[in-house]
Amino acid sequence: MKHTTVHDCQIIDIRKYTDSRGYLSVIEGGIDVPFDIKRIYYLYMVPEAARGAHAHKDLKQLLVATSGSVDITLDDGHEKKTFHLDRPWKGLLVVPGLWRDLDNFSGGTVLMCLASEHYEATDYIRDYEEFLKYKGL
Ligand code: T46
Repeated sequence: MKHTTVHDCQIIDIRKYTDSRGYLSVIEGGIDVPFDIKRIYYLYMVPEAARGAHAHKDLKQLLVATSGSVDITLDDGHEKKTFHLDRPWKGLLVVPGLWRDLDNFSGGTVLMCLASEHYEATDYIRDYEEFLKYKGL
């Protein structure tokens, strides 16, 4: 997954069902996202701080701000692209091999991640120089 770019990532509309009782959104692995979902984690009660600052070698993700808003900047070593998530029916599909920084969390944000793999510390690159080497740059 060394040759992925920020253009391989996109914001998708998550299925939603609406009636007089409100909204219900659904994400099914292999149907609404192009991978089986093996893990779900979420960030919340984030103070005024940035998170992220790493890349994944193999992990595919769908990031959803189920509440609040956040900016996610993806970087493929050549180009950076910032995505703003602020609706529970919008999800950012992130391919492996991209550096990411998360900031501008609004108060009360809950950022949920649907992930293609179980947790594996060796899947992370946490040093930017190492990331550039991984990308062959
Ligand atoms: C990502 C962004 C959006 C675990 O033990 N298991 C897990 O499944 C996860 C995700 C984390 N952890 C532990 C590892 C660290 O000791 O939780 C601690 C905080 O994780 P980290 O510093 O990686 O948190 P973020 O916010 O920088 O990144 C997380 C995810 O790790 C990452 O995959 O894309 O959220």
